[in-house]
Amino acid sequence: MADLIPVVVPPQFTREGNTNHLHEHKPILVGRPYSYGTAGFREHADQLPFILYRIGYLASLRARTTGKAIGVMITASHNPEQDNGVKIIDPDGEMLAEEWETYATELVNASDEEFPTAVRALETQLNDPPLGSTGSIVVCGRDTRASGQLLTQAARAGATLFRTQFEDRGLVTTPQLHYIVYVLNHASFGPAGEEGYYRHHALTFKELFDKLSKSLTNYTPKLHLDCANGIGAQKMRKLERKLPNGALNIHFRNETGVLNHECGADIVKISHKAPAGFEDVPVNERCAVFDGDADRLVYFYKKEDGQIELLDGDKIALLIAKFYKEHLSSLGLEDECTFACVQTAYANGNSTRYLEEELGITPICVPTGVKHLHHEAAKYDCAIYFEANGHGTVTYSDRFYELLERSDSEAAFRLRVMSRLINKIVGDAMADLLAVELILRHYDWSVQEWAAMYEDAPNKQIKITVFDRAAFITTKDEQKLIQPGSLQVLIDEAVKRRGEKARAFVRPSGTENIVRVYAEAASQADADLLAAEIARATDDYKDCDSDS
Ligand code: NG1
Ligand code: ZN
Repeated sequence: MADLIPVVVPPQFTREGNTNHLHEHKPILVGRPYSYGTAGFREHADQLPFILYRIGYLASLRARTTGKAIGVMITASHNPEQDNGVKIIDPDGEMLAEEWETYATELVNASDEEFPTAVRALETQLNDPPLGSTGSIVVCGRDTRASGQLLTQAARAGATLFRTQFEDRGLVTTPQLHYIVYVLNHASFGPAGEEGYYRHHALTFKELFDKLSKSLTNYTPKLHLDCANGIGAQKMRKLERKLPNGALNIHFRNETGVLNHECGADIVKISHKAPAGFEDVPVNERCAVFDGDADRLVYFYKKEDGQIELLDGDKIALLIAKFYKEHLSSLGLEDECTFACVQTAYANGNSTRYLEEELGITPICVPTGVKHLHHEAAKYDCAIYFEANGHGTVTYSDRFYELLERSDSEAAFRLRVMSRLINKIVGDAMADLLAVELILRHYDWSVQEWAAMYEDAPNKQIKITVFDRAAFITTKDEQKLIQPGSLQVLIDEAVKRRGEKARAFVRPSGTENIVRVYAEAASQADADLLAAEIARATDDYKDCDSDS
């Protein structure tokens, strides 16, 4: 049996306070257990140093167990600047395997007294993975939040507890860290590191761009980009410099202000309003929006009536699906190649209808959270997955690529290059933006023509802060509440009153201590009223406790 591994024991405290990497005892202000949600741990940044210390350790254990590079991304995405978060990236650039999410939750909720025992138990359960095995390394990255630096130190302290190699990649977008980890473990995929990321995307973009017609009537390269005052600003500028001259004319906005403040993909999607800083943008011009860590992308344009026309993740998915579907048909690969489009309950009802009726693609609905979409997509030779909020990508199998390589037609060439351009590892705002721009160029479409693919069913989303989100339990498809059952009865009645086209559901967030109300109806006024009515009903349940 392997020797017991020595554990550096921090000073002893209970869960009322836990010790961080600086050996400081900090009170825990959160009255509920921490949980590794759909995007890892997210809290006020002050709460996070001891969590990062422990997650740094867990990432090193994962690296030792797999003998591979593992990522630690420090970000709270679209949430406010004062929050932060952490998630672990697995060797294939995917979200952490589910059983490891449980280990993460157990380790983080252990008191200081329990922590060394929890560590030993885990090491034993995993057969004491070797220290310093070749290939095992923890690679850490962070977004622009001020707290990121201290949290990186905490992750380093935890990761190096047992001498695992730790590399700080500094400021990167979330998808860039996924790419970096993937390439470290799959050297043949593409050029390594952040510079490699730019090279890969710029060269692939150019390959397709060079083949597309330059005499265009409706498409224009001018684009206004809301960077959410986040990491996407500096990184997209770097990528843009490497693109062919004249391919894109990006007007960068919201580059250095307060992160996600009145801007960014989440706010634009939920409020249906232009971000701050877009007051002088003329009507009808194409605008794109990143979120704080540049893994979400939505588009919009301002209309004459002062409203915006939003082109969200569903519209992006359908644009890409149309492109893929038409190419597969023209290559005669429709039967040979399994193809799907994966959505969640938040997908607009009209996007689902368009997929089915106009594109002839059977939509697949999975629970919210990237890992669910990604896992479903991976079952097909080629699949497009997108959340309505703008997170998504295209995945494809080796077989798909081989099928395309058999043909030297223009269509096969375009699909091959497009598939390499889109970041198959994870939803990536920068890569998605390049893909959308090339597809619009291919069709010679204005943003209005793209928007006209289908009209969104009027919809409304509301967030409600609750005491314990675990008190709200839904069916697997997340469209009905099992608990509190009496709230579901109220929702059903409210939906019925708004007519045939109405649809609504309430679901607990996996990233914040809130529940989300989503409603669709025949008119915007009806959708607003339906959401408000359900929000009021939900509010009466906000103090529910999962134990009661
Ligand atoms: P939660 O908070 O579980 O709804 C949100 C998004 C998810 C996903 C995660 C990860 C919505 C309705 N939910 O999850 O789709 O993107 O954040 O960031 O947009
Ligand atoms: Zn994000």
